[in-house]
Amino acid sequence: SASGPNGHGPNGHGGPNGHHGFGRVARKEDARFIRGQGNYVDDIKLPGMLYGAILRSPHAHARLLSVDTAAAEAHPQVRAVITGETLAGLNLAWMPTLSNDVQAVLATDKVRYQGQEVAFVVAETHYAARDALELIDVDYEALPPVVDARTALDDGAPLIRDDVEGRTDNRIFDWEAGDAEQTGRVFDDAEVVIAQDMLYPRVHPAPLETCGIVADMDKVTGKLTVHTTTQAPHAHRTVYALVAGLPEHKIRVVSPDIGGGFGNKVGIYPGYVCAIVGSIVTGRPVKWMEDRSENLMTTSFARDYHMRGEIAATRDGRIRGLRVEVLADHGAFNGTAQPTKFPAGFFHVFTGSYDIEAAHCAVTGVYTNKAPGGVAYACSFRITEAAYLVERMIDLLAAELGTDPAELRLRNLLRAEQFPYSSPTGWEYDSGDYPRTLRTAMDIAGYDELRAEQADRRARAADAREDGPLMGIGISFFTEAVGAGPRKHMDILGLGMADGAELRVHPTGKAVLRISVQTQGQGHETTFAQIVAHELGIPVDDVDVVHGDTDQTPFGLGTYGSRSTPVSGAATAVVARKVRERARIVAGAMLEADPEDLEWTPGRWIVRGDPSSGATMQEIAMAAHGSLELPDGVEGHLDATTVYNPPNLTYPFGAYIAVVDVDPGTGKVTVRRFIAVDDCGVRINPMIVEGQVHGGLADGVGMALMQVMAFDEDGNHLGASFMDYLLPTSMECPSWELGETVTPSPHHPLGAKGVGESATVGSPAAIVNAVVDALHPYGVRHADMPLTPANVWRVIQGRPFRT
Ligand code: MCN
Ligand code: CUM
Repeated sequence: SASGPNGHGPNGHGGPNGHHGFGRVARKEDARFIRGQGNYVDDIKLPGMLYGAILRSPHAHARLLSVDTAAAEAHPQVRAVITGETLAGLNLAWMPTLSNDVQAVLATDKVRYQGQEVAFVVAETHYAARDALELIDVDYEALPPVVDARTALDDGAPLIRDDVEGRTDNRIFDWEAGDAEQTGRVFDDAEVVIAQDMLYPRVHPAPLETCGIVADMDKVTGKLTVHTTTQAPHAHRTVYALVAGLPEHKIRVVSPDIGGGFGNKVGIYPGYVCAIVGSIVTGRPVKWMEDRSENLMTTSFARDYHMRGEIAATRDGRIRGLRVEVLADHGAFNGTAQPTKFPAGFFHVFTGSYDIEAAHCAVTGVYTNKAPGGVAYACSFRITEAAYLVERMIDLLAAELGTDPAELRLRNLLRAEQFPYSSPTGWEYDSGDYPRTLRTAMDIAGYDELRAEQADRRARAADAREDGPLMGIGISFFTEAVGAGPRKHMDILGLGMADGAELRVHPTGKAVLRISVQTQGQGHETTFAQIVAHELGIPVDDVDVVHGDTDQTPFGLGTYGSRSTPVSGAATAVVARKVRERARIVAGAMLEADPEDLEWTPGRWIVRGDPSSGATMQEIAMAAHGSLELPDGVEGHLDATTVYNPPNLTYPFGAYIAVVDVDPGTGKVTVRRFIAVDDCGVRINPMIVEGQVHGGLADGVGMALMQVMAFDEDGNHLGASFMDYLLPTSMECPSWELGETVTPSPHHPLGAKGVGESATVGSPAAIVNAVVDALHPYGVRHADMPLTPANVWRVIQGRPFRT
């Protein structure tokens, strides 16, 4: 592999950036970011640009009786007021969601969640647009809301989606995977069975930059240009084409710098459609940017899975079966983002990293009076929930059997010789050596010493010799399935999930790579240049990466589900190798040798066995554009294109260990240490990979200890600001201790697997397991996230402390 145990490539650390490939290359994009010269959507100002603002529903559920816009329209600075009725006239009041449902752009009949879009004002200034919202008079008739998903299917529950003919209840889908009968048999004769209800609460990706758009309809050329915060520019273009009936070549989607996406910027929001209509109506560009509360209240939430897990095992700790029932809260419109065939995303990879005989899951999706658009927040399409479930169940089993949770995992983890492994729910894991990764994490942690320290502290606490914090140690081991995906298995809204790549090499040997994925902070301008540099043997600084503009890049489905490296990264390697093969033919002509007799050494084609006779990529590029006679049928230049359809997903994995201290007096949890050993195959840029892991671990601290989108019984959103919805900072995070193992993916041309969501997926379970472990002397088996001081304190009240 190109990456050694510490991730330093063959080219060492490499300074900026004459480096020829993989390794710790400094991020090219930081040159503008650290100077404050990034270019975000809100920085864009077009001549004559107007500003939009949205009037939102104060009710979670209400009938819309009337919307009076006369006073707003009379405001001297207002240029247009758009309502559901306006849109209905254009057949745009409803739009398709990513899950083949429909969603109201502006309400026409009812409002179905607090914050739902009711009217759109376009004015000369942002402030005027906001002021005019207050002049709109809306008459609502309040209806009882469905706030708790567990009551959504009750007899007499208010019907949320009465817009759909024939609908009589709030059920969206029932879906299952695995073998129910076989799993039932395993449970029937199992020696030990444990069940637990748990909630993965509703959370939010909360990127620092909120969502927004500048829409510009040029009436002369008929071309619509939208600058927008999108993780998937080409997919957005196609959806706009289908919704608005515009031809795709008359739509240009530009995604400039993005201040974090985390899944929040996958979907199309009503504000985008309104801004486009606003531009069509006024003939001027229209900007719409959400504020923080709008972002938290109305855009893609994540999780909200009510789960019941059951695990079956032998007395001596061999796991035999796993069964799960899920009630999934999808909000008022089913707008979750995932491949079409999988309404619960990839949740059914829930047997995780273990060798389990039989497994079955059943997921029921329901409508509630909450914002739509789930799955976002570094989730690998619901694998976050799946990993959390199995890792909690294993700890519950360990507690029941009185076995050490590390020992129980080592006994049941898939073994290296089982790969490629076919899981009981139909997945084929590509590669792994799980026990080695867990042992690496245990070595870094000093696991045995930690357990000894814990035993000593518990004994002291029991003898009342100490009333200090309670110490807990939590492990989680996760496997993800990322890199969606093979065309034969998956699509989103009918769009296959292959990605194009185009590579041009200029006469002087400088290269331009065009890709469809969209960086939101992951450093693609650097890592994708590194892939080209690695394949062509040219400096990283000689490669420019063009992305985020549908007029300039080939089609592809965008960045989410950690698919950029597995899919577009593979496309980049393949297109660079095509260029290299074209260069071989040109080199053959230059060296007067049969191309078959040439061999590649980094940066040069040489005559086999004779390094003194060769041509560098730069020399070959010049010759390819020059007057050198080429063999018949060989075109000049070196440019190439490709489309990469991945043969399988990649399966990154990791072992995480959290050490926490819990103050029994206040319930406050402190994460003392966190050890994370990730295996994402070959690392292109180990420094960027570590940055991705750091970010995801912080996400885990946020979800495990601080975050929930709560609602009161009227459906009022209680987390609409950063005063109520808490983001983790360095104050709550320990200094992360990272390790790595490298098990290359056998089917990826570079051996790389995705990593962008790994730590968010894997870390919450480690922290919750650690907190529950700390509370073990109180007999606590489980506690739901977020483990805020108040929640932890409440869990142990009235329970005696026993070791
Ligand atoms: N990488 C690498 N070697 C590997 C794997 C990845 O060097 N073996 C590098 C990649 O080349 C890329 C980065 O690590 O520069 C992440 O790659 P990848 O795992 O392919 O994930 P994506 O680029 O597709 O990013 C998506 C992922 C998702 S889905 C969410 S959500 C998330 C995440 O990335 N959102 C982020 N990380 C984020 N990081 C930032 N800063 N901002 C976000 O919004
Ligand atoms: Cu699921 S959040 Mo990311 O896939 O953009």
